[in-house]
Amino acid sequence: MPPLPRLIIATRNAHKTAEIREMIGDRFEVLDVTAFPECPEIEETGNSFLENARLKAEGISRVLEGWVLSDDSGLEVDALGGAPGVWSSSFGGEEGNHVKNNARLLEALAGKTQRGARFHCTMVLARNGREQANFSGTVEGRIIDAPQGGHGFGYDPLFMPDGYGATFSELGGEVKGRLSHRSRALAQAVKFLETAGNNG
Ligand code: ITT
Repeated sequence: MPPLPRLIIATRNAHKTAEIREMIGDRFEVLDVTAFPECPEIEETGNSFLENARLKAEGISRVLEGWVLSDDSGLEVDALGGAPGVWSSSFGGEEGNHVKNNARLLEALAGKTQRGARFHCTMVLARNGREQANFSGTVEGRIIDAPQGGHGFGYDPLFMPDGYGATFSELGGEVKGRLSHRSRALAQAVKFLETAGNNG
């Protein structure tokens, strides 16, 4: 059997890599930048998911050969005018601290009956330092009053997707992998790569 084509994910978030690998690991060898110490730290200075996804994919594909896929994602909460959005990973005051992020979200929504929210994901595919295509996915749902469930990461314990009476953390990877913002963007990216026919 020929080796699987390689797809590098421009992330240091092991949860994102694991979810992407779980979804497409039979079609690509999925690696992330933690496997390549020469990769620079990319500063996310953009004001939109697309700008940040572009910075990450183009920045990493300048130093690594082959296809690079980035994922910039976040939670948009209706009662907060779409916040935390692009700034989801540091909403609680400390980059990547999910406990603080969830606590701040519950505080901001205390007493509010409007609970609608969505996860958004924008992915960029790049090669040789240049964007080749971008894709987006969203999943609608609502924010509950206290964390529930033990799977996933980030805001998963507070997010119930529409049509389900359980959070992403309770539903687990298989259901999240069918419904999520990330899986919806990824399905388009995979289709693009398969059509491009030059995955190596
Ligand atoms: P990279 O930039 O290295 O990819 P990151 O975690 O900093 O990793 P983002 O800048 O895209 O990634 O921020 C995404 C944040 O949005 C993440 O830290 C979570 O707080 C939240 N988030 C995104 N997708 C999520 C998901 O599927 N479930 C729960 N929270 C999610």
